[in-house]
Amino acid sequence: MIREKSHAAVVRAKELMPGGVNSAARAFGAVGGEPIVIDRAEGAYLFDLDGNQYLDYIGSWGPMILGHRHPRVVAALTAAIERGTSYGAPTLAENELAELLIDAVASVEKVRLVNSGSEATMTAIRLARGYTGRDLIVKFAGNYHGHVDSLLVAAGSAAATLGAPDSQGVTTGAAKDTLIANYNDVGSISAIFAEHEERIAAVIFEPVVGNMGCVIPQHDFLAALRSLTREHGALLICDEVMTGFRVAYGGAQSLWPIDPDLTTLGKIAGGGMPLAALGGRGEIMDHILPAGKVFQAGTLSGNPIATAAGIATLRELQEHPPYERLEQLAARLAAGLQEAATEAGLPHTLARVGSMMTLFFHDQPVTDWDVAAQCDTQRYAQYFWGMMDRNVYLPCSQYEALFVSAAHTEDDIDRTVAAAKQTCQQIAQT
Ligand code: KE4
Repeated sequence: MIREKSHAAVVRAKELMPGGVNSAARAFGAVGGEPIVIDRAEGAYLFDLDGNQYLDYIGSWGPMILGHRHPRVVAALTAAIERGTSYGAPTLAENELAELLIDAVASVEKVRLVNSGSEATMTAIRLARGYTGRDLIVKFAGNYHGHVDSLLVAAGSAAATLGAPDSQGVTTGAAKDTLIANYNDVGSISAIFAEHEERIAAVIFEPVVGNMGCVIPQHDFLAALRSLTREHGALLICDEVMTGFRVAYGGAQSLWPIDPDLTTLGKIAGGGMPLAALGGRGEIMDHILPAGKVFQAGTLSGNPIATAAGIATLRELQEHPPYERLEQLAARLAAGLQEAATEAGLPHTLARVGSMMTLFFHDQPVTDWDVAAQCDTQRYAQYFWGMMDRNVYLPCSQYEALFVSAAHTEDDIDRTVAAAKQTCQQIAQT
């Protein structure tokens, strides 16, 4: 496949930006080779600078649940731009998006709009510490909550992909109050509370992990998180930046009894524009400045263009819920990907919740980071490029989830499965 223009662009990009990218997750570090430089997108497809067309299963790492350039979102953005791009002052659109978020997530009574998931989780941590007057935060190995110093400890996603789960530059001081537990391991979280009791401000977790690949929570684990935090007066922060509006309109917490104190949202909530949110119980959220004394601010927070995309996306999801269709398409894809690997004799497991899933090159179900770390990431790299060369764009890491959009068709799924069968046979012969 000709990718000369992409290559030239990447060479120049590396002279201009560290690694030639503006997010480490896009660097293809774990799969080798170079990123593909995208020219445009439409529906379920990406088109690179050389005119190659790819079936897109990244969807901008989650936001594009409706597919690219959905007419309703494009129209809303066009109309918003006619009125200006940023005022740095309140707008009615912020009220409208706030109402949509509050109506969607049962545990959320108030929200603060921000520009990225990292900002949302950073604010959540600060709020939890301000509200409780405590310092310690608990997170889980392999969970990724954005590039927040205190959360870049044993992190997933690009941090795990590129072997930097504990980033340089994160000082001992920044990380000393972060405790690491094992996902799906009630004993590990119980032991932390037994040792630290009332010094813990909050536990933050992914209700379906996307950032060590897709890992499904066991229900006793979810129940333990809520009972332990409640028993010890710590807040429970449910990071739904990826799962919000993805696994269900109301997020993972609408599928299972989680009842968090705070929730972070992003990705789909912004319809592909830079927008995220922190939400939760009103009496907690009212500790955020200017209502309370926990500082938070942002030049472009609640920006009219970003809110227009978010409102259009959520209204479309409300009025034409794609979740049944996504379930059918994703189930068809999952069955086909598993069949392809099985027929080729490649040890694998697959985890899926709704339209997010991961095919792991490991013969055991992946339940936590210790198991995820045993995956055959070299085989995943072969799989990634085999699919890429067959015009299927998958996540560039074993430790990410793929996403099906409402723009994908049964034919797209079947073509993806056919590409997977060829790719797996090709891998099995190496
Ligand atoms: P952002 O700051 O990237 O908007 O959101 C951080 C974040 C927070 N919480 C969860 C559960 C997340 O998945 C993320 C970001 N996800 C990664 C992909 N796994 C974003 C991709 C990237 O970093 O480029």
